[in-house]
Amino acid sequence: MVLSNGKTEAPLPSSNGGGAEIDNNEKKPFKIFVGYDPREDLAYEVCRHSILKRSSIPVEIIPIKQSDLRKSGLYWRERGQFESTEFSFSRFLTPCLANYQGWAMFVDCDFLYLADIKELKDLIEDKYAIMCVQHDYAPKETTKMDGAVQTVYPRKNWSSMVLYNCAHPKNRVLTPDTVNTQTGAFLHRFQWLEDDLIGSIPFVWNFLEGHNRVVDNDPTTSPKAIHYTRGGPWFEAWKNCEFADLWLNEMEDYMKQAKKESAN
Ligand SMILES: [Mn+2]
Repeated sequence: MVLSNGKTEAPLPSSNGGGAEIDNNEKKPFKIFVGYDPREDLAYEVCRHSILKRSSIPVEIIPIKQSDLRKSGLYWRERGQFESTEFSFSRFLTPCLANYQGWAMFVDCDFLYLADIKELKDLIEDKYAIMCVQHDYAPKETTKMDGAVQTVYPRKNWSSMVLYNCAHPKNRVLTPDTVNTQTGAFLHRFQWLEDDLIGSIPFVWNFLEGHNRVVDNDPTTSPKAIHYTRGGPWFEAWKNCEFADLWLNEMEDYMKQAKKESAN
């Protein structure tokens, strides 16, 4: 699907993409894989809208849908009791889905972007295998969203937004086989990587609603991407959460544009 601003949305690539294609990162759109869960369709649409609207570079938004991945044979693991979303594990297919080429991003669907994705892409350093916000965080809640179990573990929330250096040799470990068989600890704590291969991104790019705070007169604490990690206004229980107004405004903006597009 080609959008009016030249940005594209493509279906998931097939598993046999290979690495023969010539990589030209300057011209190719930046691939952003967004975790998709049927219970949070609207969150996905609003997240996508918030990225596209503010981006000054070409981006390609690709939903990670478990049902599609199962059909294409890339995902086969049984759903475990600690998986609060359908993309708990499938997110780690990001380098594979990008054919192990260039940099690509994974992000949960419960994010709202307030800044240009170019600013984030400009932070990329090729010496790292991945880059993410390195939260030091233990949530107080024991349940999240619609009652799914909240689990506590080291590096909690690090995997919710990750820039992957898909061409980095260490990330070759992330084959479909690894993603389908490895433990949650191995994957979510990035245990296939030494610590110095994990780059750090300012927390404002994964600003945890209900945890991180804006400090008056300190622009370095102003969120560039809000993460409604406890559940956002698309759930009845969280319709009055912090920054709910920003998400609801964005939803209205998305609805208006969707209506305009369907009228054309
Ligand atoms: Mn999340």
